[in-house]
Amino acid sequence: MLKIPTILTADEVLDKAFRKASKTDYQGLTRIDTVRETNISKVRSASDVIASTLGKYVKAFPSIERLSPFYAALIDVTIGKDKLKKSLGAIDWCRGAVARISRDAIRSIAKARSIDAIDTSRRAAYGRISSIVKQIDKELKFVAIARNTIRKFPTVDVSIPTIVIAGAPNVGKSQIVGQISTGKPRVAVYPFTTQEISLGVFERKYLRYQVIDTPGLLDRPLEERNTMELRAVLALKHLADAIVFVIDPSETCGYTLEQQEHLLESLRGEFGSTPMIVVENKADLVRSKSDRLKMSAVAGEGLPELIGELVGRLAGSQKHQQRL
Ligand SMILES: Nc1nc2c(ncn2[C@@H]2O[C@H](COP(=O)(O)OP(=O)(O)OP(=O)(O)O)[C@@H](O)[C@H]2O)c(=O)[nH]1
Ligand SMILES: [Mg+2]
Repeated sequence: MLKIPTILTADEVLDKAFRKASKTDYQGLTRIDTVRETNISKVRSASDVIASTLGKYVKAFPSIERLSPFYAALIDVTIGKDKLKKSLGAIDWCRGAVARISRDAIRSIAKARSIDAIDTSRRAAYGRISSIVKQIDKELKFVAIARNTIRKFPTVDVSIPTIVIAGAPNVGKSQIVGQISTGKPRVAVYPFTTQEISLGVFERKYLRYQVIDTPGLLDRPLEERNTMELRAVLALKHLADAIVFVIDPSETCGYTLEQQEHLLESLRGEFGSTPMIVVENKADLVRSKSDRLKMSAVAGEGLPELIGELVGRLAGSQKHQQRL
């Protein structure tokens, strides 16, 4: 979703900077001039490499405030937005501090009256730069982990109406996503479940809709979840414009109807304001007397009705209106 460069450790940043600096070579008119200019170049080049490397990291990270609420919530759950902010702040501070050390060192090298004094200034600057960069090693390592987590986020288009498919395990959610979508659903991962999710897209009347599976996320009552899981689930609130809750009245999924109804109630409580359509799948096996929409994902039965219902509900939904 976001392009963030590989984050180096403190030692790697320093290595890169000093390696580049060691390649500078300058020819002056006198020996002291040559030494002076070469050392100024070295300090400048090392500091430039560090400033641009660290600056790139700070800029590459999305400012949480600018992210869509879904991604902001994901970052907070998986990484911690305060810790991320603090780490990036420390990296930015280091960038500024290195630039100041280098400016001071260049000034004293420019004024130095002997080759020894030049060498001493340059070495002192290198020492201070090293110790300052090493101070942010922990932050760099944390940000590297954050980057790898963010890279694994599912890429969902937060600007198109989104339908989240929920329900107990094995009720046919993935099957429904596959049936609803034109084309093969894309496979992605959530950072907080080991299962792959599928993401499908369909079109109606020149509008695109996105359908998202939720394996391992919305399959257990909320009261059974720990805080982290709960927040992960709640991130979906920002994403879902409508929820399709799938019930398997045949109970071949391994969950009783009672368990499934309980799960439904638990989600209703939490996602109260999000339109929810309850469907009974596997109608080819069992057809209850309820007035819920009946369908069979394997037989393709009830799909046009479901899509019609969704499109109707979403057209009336406020979120959707705002987006048009
Ligand atoms: N008879 C019948 N079987 C179905 C129907 N829909 C899905 N199944 C079967 O139910 C099983 C589970 O389907 P999935 O689509 O994987 O269910 P799921 O809800 O995505 O399951 P998890 O990802 O494990 O939560 C599969 O063996 C499907 O073939 C249906 O309409 N009728
Ligand atoms: Mg599934």
